[in-house]
Order: sequence, then structure tokens, then C-alpha cells
Amino acid sequence: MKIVKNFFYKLKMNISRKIKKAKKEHLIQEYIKENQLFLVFIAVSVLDATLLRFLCMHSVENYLSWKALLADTFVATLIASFGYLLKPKNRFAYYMGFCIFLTAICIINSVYYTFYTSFASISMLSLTQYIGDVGDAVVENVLQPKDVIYLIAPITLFFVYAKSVKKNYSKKIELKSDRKRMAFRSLVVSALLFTIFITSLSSLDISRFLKQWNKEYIVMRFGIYIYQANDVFVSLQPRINSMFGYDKAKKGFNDYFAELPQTQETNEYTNIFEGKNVIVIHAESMMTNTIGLTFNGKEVVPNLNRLSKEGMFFSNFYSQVSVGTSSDSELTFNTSLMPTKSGTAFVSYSDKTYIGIPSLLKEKGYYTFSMHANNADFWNRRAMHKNLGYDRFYSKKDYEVTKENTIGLGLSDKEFFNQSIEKMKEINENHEKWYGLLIMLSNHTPFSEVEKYGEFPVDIKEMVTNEEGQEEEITYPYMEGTKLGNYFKSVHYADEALGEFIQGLDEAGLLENTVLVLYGDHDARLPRKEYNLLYNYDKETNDVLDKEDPNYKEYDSYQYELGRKVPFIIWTKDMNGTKLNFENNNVMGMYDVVPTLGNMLGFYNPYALGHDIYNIKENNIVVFPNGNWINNKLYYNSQKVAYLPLTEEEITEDEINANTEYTNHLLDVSNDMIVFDLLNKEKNTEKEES
Ligand code: GP9
Ligand code: MN
Repeated sequence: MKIVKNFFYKLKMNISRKIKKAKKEHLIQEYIKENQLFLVFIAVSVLDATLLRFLCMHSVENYLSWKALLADTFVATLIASFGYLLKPKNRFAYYMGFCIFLTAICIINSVYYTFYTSFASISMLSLTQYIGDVGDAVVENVLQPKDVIYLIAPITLFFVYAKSVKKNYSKKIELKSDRKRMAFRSLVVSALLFTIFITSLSSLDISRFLKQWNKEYIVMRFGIYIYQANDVFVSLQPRINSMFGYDKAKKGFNDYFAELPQTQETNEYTNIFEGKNVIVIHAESMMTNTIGLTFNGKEVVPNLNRLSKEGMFFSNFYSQVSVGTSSDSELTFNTSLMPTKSGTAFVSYSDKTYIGIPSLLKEKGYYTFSMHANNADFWNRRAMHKNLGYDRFYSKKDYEVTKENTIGLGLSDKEFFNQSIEKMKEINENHEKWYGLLIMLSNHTPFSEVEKYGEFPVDIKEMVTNEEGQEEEITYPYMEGTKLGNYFKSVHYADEALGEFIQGLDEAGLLENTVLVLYGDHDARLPRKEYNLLYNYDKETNDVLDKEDPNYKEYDSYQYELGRKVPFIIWTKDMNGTKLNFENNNVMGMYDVVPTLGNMLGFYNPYALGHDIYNIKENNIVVFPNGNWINNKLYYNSQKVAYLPLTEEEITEDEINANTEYTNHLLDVSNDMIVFDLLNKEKNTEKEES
């Protein structure tokens, strides 16, 4: 301890002696004078980047974002260090060149942010069909004073240079050895800054950085310069992936679809909903296990229960998402393709060709729209919704969002539906038939704003007779205070919002000629042990039942996988009591929606990877992005190379191998279709001709 104290004491003395000496000899002033360009370049670059954050994102969290400040200083110091390697006469051009470049990054992002409430990406440049929009945005906003404030950087640098030339500074760093020494010292400083920065990052920071779509978050933690550099890298990666292997991919694709029928196979559901309006509800994190579930006799999801009883309810339905969660769900629902093997289709491959439900319905005269009261760039929806064929995307800027009506990520579902009905009334007046997607938001992890969900106890209340013979209520905490318990409260809120929405639609006369389609986008991603408590609660110990207890039902990893089912419901107001009102429990996946719903609405996508459930029936198979698959007989886990039988029927090794091969093949074809843009007819013809 004493040695450490001594060491720091000596270090302190040494530093203060050096500072005193430097002060005495005016070394600091000398350093500043001789390195004016270097220092001013760093200062103005950091200033521009800080101004950009301040002027775009108004939050205390942003103002105090020292990580971004550190990151911007690191980048500016790194660039400035190399300036010393140049001869003094070239140094100004070097600093000015980079200063203009960094200023341009700030200006472009400032303009872009005003228009899109997000930061710019070079991948947008490849979306040629959208350049018109961006161009308009630039013209509209370029004259705003806040966008030109960044010019302060090159202007300051120029004046400092002009002054330093007059006074003849920077002379001393002319010798090659001096230049190398200064470059080395500055690089050491930037390495130090980098080390401090890297060690300050959390795992969430890093994972979001790698995905790159949560742009505001990244700029807030990594600064604008690192954000932009990463954007270039992330945007180019898919292009590199698609440079090799086109011919093999094309052949695999041709062979795969050559074996499939090229027209819709008809059945008793063909065209039953032709010409009807369609409302699709993307129910965030909604799981099938909530249907029918009660606490103290109260249903968790009374409205969903009603829809599932009155409509077509597909109770063995799985979402097939990968790291793109909500966006993967949208992709598969709309295109019957699987998520990509690396990156996410919505972010990394938004410039590829897709056959989306909205574009197919547009061909049949539908007006198509999507509604989601979150930032339009979340999951890159702005670009992808256009690409999938939605005529109009109503996003956060089209809704009135206040602090009071916000839950979790944004506008509460009740308010979202409320405001959406007004927009839908207008759409209904102006268009003969329409197709609309509404993406819910409130029931999103971490389900922690319990006070906003409304009263819904998830405990157990029991009436008992006490010693005096009086009736008394006892409460067992059960799911109260657990994540899963909070999830049920959140789900109950979302279901209530859904109920109010349906009532509102009815009152507005919007259900008369309309089909309502609802899907859960993925499971709630909650720990398995919480389900164990749900299904094995011991009131005596307020814990999970003992494994030896005869009532204990193992909730193992297979049960967990099977429990990730999400609801898929097709409902119309008048369906109850007709032959259409039933539960279908054949295994089904999100990729089966296009063929199944398409058959009912009268559209057809020849490049769908799923099946019409009414044609394939009990022979269906659902593949998952990780190579697992499920059919009515078994769930196969490709990582463990093991399976769980689901019936008593005999299972042969041959059928397991055949299904595993089918799964791998399908995943390859799907990935190739996206990465190599195989649905792009023009591109294909070009390649064939050359
Ligand atoms: C965001 C919402 C949630 O707008 O759709 O996305 P998720 O985190 O579920 O992928
Ligand atoms: Mn989601």
C-alpha cells in the first residue's frame, strides 16, 4: 500500500514539476502555437459532431453522452496525427480536405435528420427508386440555418491557417525525424483515447453497433464519424456476399421451383374473400399460450379468445424469425421467404427484389398502406415497406405522440389504434378496396411499465374458512413480480387495446366488408424457468414444485421451443357459426401465410416457400432459420441432432434425413433468392446475356 502511495506521490510531483517547468519556459504556449492546425482541426471536428447531436436529438441522455465525445475526439486525433507525416506546405491541404469531408458528413446528416428523424446511410444511395425522395428532402431543408452551422469548422480552420502563415508558425516540425516523432506521439494519444472508449462500451452497445439499424442509439454512443464509417462497412458487406456464387445460386433456384406447381392449386377456400378489404394486425410478442389462460377466473386475453373462437384459428402456428425479430416476421409474412443467414433482409438487403402481398394486391386494384407509430427507420421499414409494395407508410410523424400517451418504445397501442381509425375512415372513403397493416408496439420487452397496463393481478386468490369459521381470502403471489407475470399484464393491456380497436372499427362501419388477419410476430423471449413456475407452482413454498412431486410437469428445452407458438387468426364479423369458424391444429409457419391467405383473397406468388395449409394439411413442415424443423409427428433440433416425438407414430431415420435435407435446401434457396436478387427479372436476363 505504502509503495503504491509513494509511486503516485512521486508521479504527481513529477507531473507538477514538469508543468511548472513548462509554464516557466512557456512550453504550453509554444506547443499550441506550433501545432495550431493539428489542435484546431481536432477541436472543430469534435465541435461539429457535438453540435449535430445537440441539434438533432434533444434528450438529457444525449447531452451527457461522453462516450460519443470521446469517440469523436479519438477519430479527429487519429486523422490529425497523420498530418504530421506530410511536409508543412502540404499539411493545410490535408487538414482542410478532411475538415470539409467531416463537415459534409455533419451537414448531410443534419438535413437527413430533419426530414427522416434518423441518420443517413450510404445504402440509401443504392435504392435508386427512393433517390427522388431524398433529393426533395435536401432541396427542402438545405436552407435551414442549423444545417450550415457546421461550416464553422472549415471557416475557423482557414482563419487560423491564414494567421499562422502570417506569423510563420509550424516551422519547427519540418525535419522528417521531428514529423515522425510528432505523428507517433499523437498516435499514442489517440490509441489511449480509443482504449478508454472501448472499455466503456456495454455488450448492448456492441451488439447494436454490429446490427447498425438503431441509428440514434449508435450516434449517441459512438459519435457520428464512427457511425458513418460503420455504415459504409455494413452497407458494403451484402454486396461482397453477392459477388461470388451467382451461377450456382441461380441453378439451385431454377431446379427448386421447376419441381413445384406454377399455378395455385384450388380448394374449397379459393377466392372466398376476393375483393374484401383486409386489415392485418402485427401483434407484438403475442403468444398462443395466452389464449384461454386465466388468473383468478379472469381471462388474460378475452378479445383474442373471442376472435379465435369466432374465426379461423391456427393454433399450431410458428413464427420463423432470426435476429431480425419483428422485421423478419414481416418479411416472411409478406413474401413467404425465410430470414437471411447473415444480417437481416430488412436492413442489409432492402434494395433486392421481393414479391410482397401488398404488390400482389395492388395488381388487383387495392390501395395498400402500413401503420406503425414508431420511427420510420426502425428496422429500415421506410425503405422496405415501399419495396414490399405499400403505397403509404404512416409512421411516428403521422401520429400525435405525447409523454402521457407513451408506453415503452412509443405511442400506446390504445392511442395508436384510436388515431389509426381516423386515418382508415379517410382511406375507406377514397379507395374502393384496401389492404392495411397495423403494427402494434406496447407489448414489447421488457414489459416493465406495469403501472401503465391497468389492473390485472396474476396472483392466486383463494377463499378459506379460518379457525373462527369465517370466510377469509388468502393471496399467493404466484406470477406477481416475475417477468412472465408482467408480460401477462402487458398482454392483457394489448388485448384490451385490440378489443377497443375492433369495436371502433365496427362503429365506423369498417368491418362490413373486411377480413381481419392477426399474427403474433414472435414469442416474448422470456426465460424458461419462468414458465416452469407458471406450470409448476407450489403454493406452500411459493416456488417451483419439487421434481419428485407427482404434479410436476417438466418444462424442458423442447417444451420451451414448442411453447413459442404465436397466434394466427383470420376473422370476419359474420364468420361465427359458419363452416369457416374452426380451429386448425396442423403445424403451420409464417411462410404458409402467403399461399394460404393468397388462395382466399385470389392472389398467387409462384416463388412462395410455404404451403397452402388447406392443400398440404397434416403433411406440412415448418423450418426454422437455425435448421430446426417441426411437423405433426416430431420436433427436430439440428444443434443437438435429437428430436422430440409428438405422436405415437413410428419415426424412421430416412424421414428425418429427408426432412433435414429439405430444410437445409430450402434455407439455402431462400437465402440465395435474397442475396443474389434472383427475383429481379432484369438482373437475371442481364447475367444470362453476358
Ligand atoms: C419496433 C418494433 C419492435 O418498431 O416493431 O421490434 P422488435 O424489437 O420486436 O424486433
Ligand atoms: Mn417484435
